[in-house]
Amino acid sequence: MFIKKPSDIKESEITPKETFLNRRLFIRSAALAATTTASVLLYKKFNPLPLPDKAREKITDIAKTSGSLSTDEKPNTLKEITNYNNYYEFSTDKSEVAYAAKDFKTKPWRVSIEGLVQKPKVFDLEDLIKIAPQEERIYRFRCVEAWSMIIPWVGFPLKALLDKVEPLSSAKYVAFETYYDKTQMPDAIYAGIDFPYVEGLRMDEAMHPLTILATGLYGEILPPQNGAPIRLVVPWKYGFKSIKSIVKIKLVEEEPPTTWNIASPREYGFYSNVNPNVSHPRWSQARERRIGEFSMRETLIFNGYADQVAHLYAGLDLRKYF
Ligand SMILES: Nc1nc2c(c(=O)[nH]1)N[C@H]1C(S)=C(S)[C@@H](COP(=O)(O)O)O[C@H]1N2
Ligand SMILES: [Mo]
Repeated sequence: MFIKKPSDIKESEITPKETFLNRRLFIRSAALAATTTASVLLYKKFNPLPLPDKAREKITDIAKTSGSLSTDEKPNTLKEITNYNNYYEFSTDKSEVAYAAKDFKTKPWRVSIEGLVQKPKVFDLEDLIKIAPQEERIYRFRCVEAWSMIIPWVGFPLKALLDKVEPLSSAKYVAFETYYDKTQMPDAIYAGIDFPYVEGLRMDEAMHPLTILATGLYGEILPPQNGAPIRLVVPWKYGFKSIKSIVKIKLVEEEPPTTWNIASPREYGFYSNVNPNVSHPRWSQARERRIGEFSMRETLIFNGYADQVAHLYAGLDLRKYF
């Protein structure tokens, strides 16, 4: 039998995970202690949770949404939604994204809509959000890593924006790009994927009434960790399609490259529709853990939105086009 020498044993193997994580935090914080504002930073590092309460603005004039587009399941708490995040530009540790992104500068913000459109335009965010009434949409949200949440987004249909710039008939796909700035996102270089993060939808998916550009949650403007100031939400697809902090939207003729497909094509396809019958090579997609719950739930085809979206994929082999 092979016995590991002490030097072969990683710290993560001999300490319970919580202790390991806390120690790692402590070591990092100890390094911070060398700086002048150390005590303040240390305090914040160990107490990251109160962030969402202050600083955020209420969104006024939220329009009513037709009932069928929102789920009546109980939303996750603001604390859960804003402290368990995937945003690799800031951190690959879900519980650290909120802290790492807290100073992200989102004003001023511009989004360029370009490519195969009659009226390309660079919008200031303030003008962009006036294109359509802001609505609350309570959506199921399912990550490929088998966790899920119920999120009360505020946003408006992507279709409203696309209609405004008048797509040409040659436009078949929509390509999205996230803001990228190494100085604001210094840990991005450790993420192991290329930036800027890019995503894409087929034109009919982009025009679907469930597809929204979200600008807020729980009636307040989006916090940085959730993709401020504007991010995509496509509730019947795995979470990684919902690209954050968008600066460019380009209408194109060919299927655009997407970040996770580039990183690992065997694992992540272009479509990425939630499908309990098609396993990811590393995780079954049959079940999921709702954040805040102990037992697992069955995952629903198209994340429960089959009535609204299944027709988009009639005749498409969902095993091949995963
Ligand atoms: N730019 C960018 N967008 C991104 C990601 C990312 O790392 N970078 N992560 C994706 C993944 S995998 C998920 S599950 C969701 C998480 O969104 P949330 O933190 O608001 O729950 O954002 C998606 N959008
Ligand atoms: Mo994800």
